[in-house]
Amino acid sequence: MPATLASKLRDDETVLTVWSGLPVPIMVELLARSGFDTVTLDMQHGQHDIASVRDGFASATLGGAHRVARIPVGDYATASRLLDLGAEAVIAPMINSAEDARAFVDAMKYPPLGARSWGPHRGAMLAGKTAPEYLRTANDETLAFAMIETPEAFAALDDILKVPGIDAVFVGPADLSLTLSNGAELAPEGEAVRKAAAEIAAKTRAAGKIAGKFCTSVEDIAWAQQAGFRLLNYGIDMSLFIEAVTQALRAAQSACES
Ligand code: 3PY
Ligand code: MG
Repeated sequence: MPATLASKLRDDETVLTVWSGLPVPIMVELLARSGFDTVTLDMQHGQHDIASVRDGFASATLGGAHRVARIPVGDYATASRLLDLGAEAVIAPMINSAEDARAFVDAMKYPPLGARSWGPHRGAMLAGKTAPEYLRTANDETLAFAMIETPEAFAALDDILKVPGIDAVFVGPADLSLTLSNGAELAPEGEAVRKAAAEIAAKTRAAGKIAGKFCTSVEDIAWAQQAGFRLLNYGIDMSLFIEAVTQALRAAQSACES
């Protein structure tokens, strides 16, 4: 049996993920075929809906990548649906309190940890498991990532980490900079975010849980890995695509001029 995303992260491996906002299965497959360990399909700010995540998870699997998705703020019912469709991890934005964390866990975990309802037909199929095998392993192998991206979340971090069923946290540095500065700046690699993020990684690891972070440059990836983060995002499909097309156009233009 190949290693699961959960076992890789619990073994302290660094896992690189790329962000998918375009609801186009072939794009998800291309991202997966690039060699990134994981593709994260974004329903918060990306254009994905349930149908495109359903198809995108099949495409990620075909391309050899793990399946991760982010839900819209507070949409915990969708977290259950994403698991049923095959998510190996779900990222929930704006978890600002232990109460938010408990509502997220309720959707993510079967009893006794939560109140997830039964019906993982596609998820079990993609995981290559029978229904009893899926039930036995799901609570351990499908990861609940709580996003820490506000001063409220930062203040409540100890309580959030204590909620059974929260497996991991994921730092959103754009929102964290926006909220720490009360709307004054977007500085995802600024000093205030770095200071808070370093503390988040340290506390999360001390609690025996997994820390992840959205990274905005290769320097940021190196910094985050040193700080103890293990699920690291780099790149968003639309930006990667426009950069590649712009580079190709420049090369073609300079060939015409020479
Ligand atoms: C943030 O940086 O706020 C994020 O949510 C990353 O997607
Ligand atoms: Mg955010």
